[in-house]
Amino acid sequence: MRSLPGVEDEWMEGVLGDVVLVNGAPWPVHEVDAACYRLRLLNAANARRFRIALTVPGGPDLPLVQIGADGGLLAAPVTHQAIEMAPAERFDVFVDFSVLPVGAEVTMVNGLGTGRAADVMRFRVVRAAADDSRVPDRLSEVEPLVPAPGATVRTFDFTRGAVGDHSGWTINGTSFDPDASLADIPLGETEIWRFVTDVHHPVHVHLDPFQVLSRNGRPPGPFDAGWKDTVDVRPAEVVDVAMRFSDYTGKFVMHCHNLEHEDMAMMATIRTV
Ligand SMILES: [Cu+2]
Repeated sequence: MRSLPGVEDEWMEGVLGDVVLVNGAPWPVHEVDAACYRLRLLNAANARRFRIALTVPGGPDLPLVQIGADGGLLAAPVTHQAIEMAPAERFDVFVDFSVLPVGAEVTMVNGLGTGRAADVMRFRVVRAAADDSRVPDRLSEVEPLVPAPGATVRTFDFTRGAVGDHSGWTINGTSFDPDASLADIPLGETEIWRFVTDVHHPVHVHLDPFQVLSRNGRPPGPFDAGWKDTVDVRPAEVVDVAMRFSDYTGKFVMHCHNLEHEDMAMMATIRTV
C-alpha cells in the first residue's frame, strides 16, 4: 500500500462482498407492527447493485411506494414492485405491513444477487396496531430544471483507461487531479451534462442535485424521479441531466461511486465560478 495504488487489477470491476449487511448487521431480522413504515434505503455497497423487492410466502410482493430520492421528496409518490439501486443512491419508501396478518414474514431480496447475496434482510410482523396513515397524493413542489435553448452541453466520458503507468478508470481520458478543473461552471446557469459509459458507473456530483432528462434519447427511467445526486448509468448508455449550481463558488468533485473505480482515479475536479 505504501508503494502501489491501493487497489489491484483483479479488483478493477469493484469488490463484491459475500455478506449483505444492513445497518452493520448480516441479514438481520427486524420486528414490525402490522402498520405503515417509512424506510430510508441507501445502497452503501462498494460496487454491488441491488434490485430490492419485498417477498411474502404465498402472496404477492409488498409494493414499495417511493416518496423521496437522493435530494428530497418527490412531487408525487411512485409505486414500484422493485427498486434498482446503484451504490450511493437513496430511495425513501413507504411500506404497508398492515395488509399482512400477525406472524407474517417479509423478506427483502436482491433480484440482482446470486447465492447469499440474493437475500438482504427480513421483517417479522409481530403485533396488531391502529394506523390511519396514508401517502398524500401531492408530497412537495419540485421545480423542474429546464435548460434554455442553446444551454451549455458538457459531455463526460466514463471509461477504463491508463492512469499513469497502470490500468485504472478515467473521465474524459483523464485521471483525478485535484488542481486541474475539468469544467468551470457559472453559478445559476442550468446546463445539460451528458454522461457516457463503457460499463456500469453510478455517477455522483457534489454540491447541488440534478434532474435526469433522458436515457439514450428516451425519457428517464423508473428510478430517475426527483432531485438526484447519483445516477445509475448502465453499460454503453448516454444519460442527460439538467445541472444547476447555485450555492457556492469553489472547487468540488464529481466521480463514479463504485468505490474501486473512484479509488482508481475516476474522479474529476470541477469549479463553480
Ligand atoms: Cu465506475
